[in-house]
Amino acid sequence: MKKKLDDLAIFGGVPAFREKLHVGRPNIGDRGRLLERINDLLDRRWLTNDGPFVQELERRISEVLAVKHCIAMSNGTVALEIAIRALGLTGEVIVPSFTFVATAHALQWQEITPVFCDVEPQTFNIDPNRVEELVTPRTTGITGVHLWGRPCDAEALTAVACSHNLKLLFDAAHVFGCSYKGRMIGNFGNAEVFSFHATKFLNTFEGGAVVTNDDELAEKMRLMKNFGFSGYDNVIYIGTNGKMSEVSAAMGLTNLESMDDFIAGNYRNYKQYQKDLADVPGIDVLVYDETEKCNFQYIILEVDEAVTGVSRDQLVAILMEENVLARRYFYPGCHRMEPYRSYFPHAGLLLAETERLSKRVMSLPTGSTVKFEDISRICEIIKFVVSNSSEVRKKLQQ
Ligand code: T4K
Repeated sequence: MKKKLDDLAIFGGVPAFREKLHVGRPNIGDRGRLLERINDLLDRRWLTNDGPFVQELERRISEVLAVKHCIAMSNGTVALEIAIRALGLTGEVIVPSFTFVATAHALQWQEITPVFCDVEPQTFNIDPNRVEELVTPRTTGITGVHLWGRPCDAEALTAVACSHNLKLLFDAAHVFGCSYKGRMIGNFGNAEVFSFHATKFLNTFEGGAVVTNDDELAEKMRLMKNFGFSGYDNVIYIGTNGKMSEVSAAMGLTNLESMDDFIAGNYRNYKQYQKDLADVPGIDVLVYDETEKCNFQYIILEVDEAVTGVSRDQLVAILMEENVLARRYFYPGCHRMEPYRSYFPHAGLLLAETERLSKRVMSLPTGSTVKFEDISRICEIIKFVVSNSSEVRKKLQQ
């Protein structure tokens, strides 16, 4: 425990953790089961191209989410690109700026203009009222992002999409296993896209999937992810290589079997952070709706500098020195990254909430590698820093 200022690493003290504590440590299920599956696929000598593990993973995901089609892909970004193309999006698509840059890049990559929309202060998700204001004759769709496991207002977005005849796609990278109004995410809009990247709740090393209840769309995406092949030598569509490999699917199947354990561990950590930080003025832990299914994969803090006396950036810098590698997700917002910053230099004027939140929020380590004592120690540091904010601030400004 840090008792005096000199104990803090920024003042020359010993870092609180000898080993670095990362955000985004992968959830890994039963190692034995995974290795068995890897042996199976090696024995079969079937490594990719719609193999048996990929087919099984698609079936299992469809069951878990109660959705008609799951098309597994090589990663979430390619899955977004394929969904966007299969939906026929062109011109402009309305999208939040407060997200990982892949959400915007998947559009721009196909020369579709991402029109950045502000988020709601309560949910940090795209604001349906603001979406309505951004619709132009060139708009063909909306991409909502269920940020950090908290669903968008899918009903309001569906209403806006219907009234303007727009396609509605969800970037569901953070919400595998979560529900909205009792229905599993995966069933909203025209399609929803998951990422199964190593850092995600369900990981396949790298991977992703599009899920949909639309038969025709599903068929199109199946062709697109495999160069447009329909049987041997017969290409009937433009396509790319978006296929998931068998080893990724083996990881996915294994991790799916441990989903309940991952959730239980994440939930314990979430409750612990909430308890330990409850009385720290100016620090709010992002709250999840416990009446819905939730994966509790992210611990997000909002730092109110006017109250804490230290900024989010200063807190992240202090924690880094203590070997707690907290992250500024999602800073500075897509509109402040290239090429968007050059294309739309004044976009921030319409993105007041995004500008505000992207300077205040940060992500802390959680998952199965983070122990109860680690959380207590991280929270102790935060408390200590907030209660000694003026000295800490002075030191950081030297
Ligand atoms: N939409 C949204 C809303 C997304 O958040 C993402 C991805 C996508 C779309 C695109 O899906 P993918 O195409 O990625 O499937 C990371 C991830 O690379 C990215 O997948 C993720 N979002 C984003 C939020 O985070 P970086 O650049 O911050 O990654 P990096 O290398 O700094 O690692 C993040 C943390 O995870 C570090 O603390 C280290 C730790 N880590 C990472 C890996 C890969 C591990 O402990 N083990 C690992 O194997 O983007």
